[in-house]
Amino acid sequence: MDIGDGKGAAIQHWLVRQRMGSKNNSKRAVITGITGQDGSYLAELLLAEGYLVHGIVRRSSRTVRPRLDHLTCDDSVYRQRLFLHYADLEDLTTLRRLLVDIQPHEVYHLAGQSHVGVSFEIPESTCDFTAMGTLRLLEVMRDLRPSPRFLHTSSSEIFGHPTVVPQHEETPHVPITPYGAAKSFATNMVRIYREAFELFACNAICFNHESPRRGESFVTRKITQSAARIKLGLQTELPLGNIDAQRDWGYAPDYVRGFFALLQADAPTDCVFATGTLHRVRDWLEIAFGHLDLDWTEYVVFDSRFQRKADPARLVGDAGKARRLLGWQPEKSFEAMVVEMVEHDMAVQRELVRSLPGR
Ligand code: G4F
Repeated sequence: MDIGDGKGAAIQHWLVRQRMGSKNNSKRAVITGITGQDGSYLAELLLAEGYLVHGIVRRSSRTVRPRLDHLTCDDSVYRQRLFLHYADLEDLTTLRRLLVDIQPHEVYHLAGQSHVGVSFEIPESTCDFTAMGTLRLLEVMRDLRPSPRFLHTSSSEIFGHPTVVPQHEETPHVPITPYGAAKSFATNMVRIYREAFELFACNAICFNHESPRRGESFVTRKITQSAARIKLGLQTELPLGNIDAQRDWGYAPDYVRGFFALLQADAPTDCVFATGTLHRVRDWLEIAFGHLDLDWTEYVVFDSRFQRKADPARLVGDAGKARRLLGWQPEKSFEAMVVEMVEHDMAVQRELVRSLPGR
């Protein structure tokens, strides 16, 4: 069902199908996780490429979708070229019905419980959503005629404690977190379905990727947001876990370009998307606080709540295959990305201050 405005579901459905039919020269894409960082950038990219975009949205009491507001508030886009539908990854019958109705050319499966630390608290739902949710979708793909091209966003967390540095598509999986294990299962299932059922199914094996649309509980956005709030006197300290943790951090819109390119390739395969460079959490602190003329050492405090039970080390990707096969390479530098996020957070927090009562 198209997410409605009070009109009957059947009428909405008919209207959507009419519009889909009237533009049947356009390619149709489905995105699970369209409300997230990557999903919102991917929706923009696909709309710009002329696609009709169908987003799958979890049913919840929250109807605010800030990363999509600019699209859903645009009458020339929303319900014309962008459609949102309620479905949960646990709900196979609804997923199947939607996919049969839409008959997409491409399915981008981005949804999942994406917090690695939280996966220790909710391992069962992490596995159900991230691992089994992917398998359920693959089962629908298997039955669709014609079968759409399918992309699953896998994660560097599958490598856990890697035996090889940097990691590439053939590096053995050694996950050390429930999230990593769930992603490893899903990644293997995509490969197995590709080989056994000849699906055009691909894994985009993504190392960390950030942007101003990153969720606020990830360490990068937590740092840029806190730096802005400290600068404006809204916050006095920043509690963090291990600031010597290292990651290969890239820029989300660069990676989303890679997802699209991967599904346009001649044959299905898996590709690593990464920058190939390691940074520490403390590099984020240096650049973000430094950009605002602040000394981070005056504000950062250690908080054991943010220390992981297990944290992968030396996760750094070799994106050579994506470069050779797709001509893909990251464009934004690490420093430019951090500064963009800090400036975005300064603008957001200034606006918040302006809206406070008495201002
Ligand atoms: O920002 P993070 O929470 O990202 P993490 O765990 O690497 O996971 C992200 O990237 C993966 C690879 O692409 C994705 F699969 C996953 O879905 C997600 O997008 O933590 C980064 C590092 C960790 O080593 C963590 O221990 O930062 C360290 N850290 C230190 N203090 C902290 C904090 N992480 C968080 N979230 N909060 C802290 O206060």
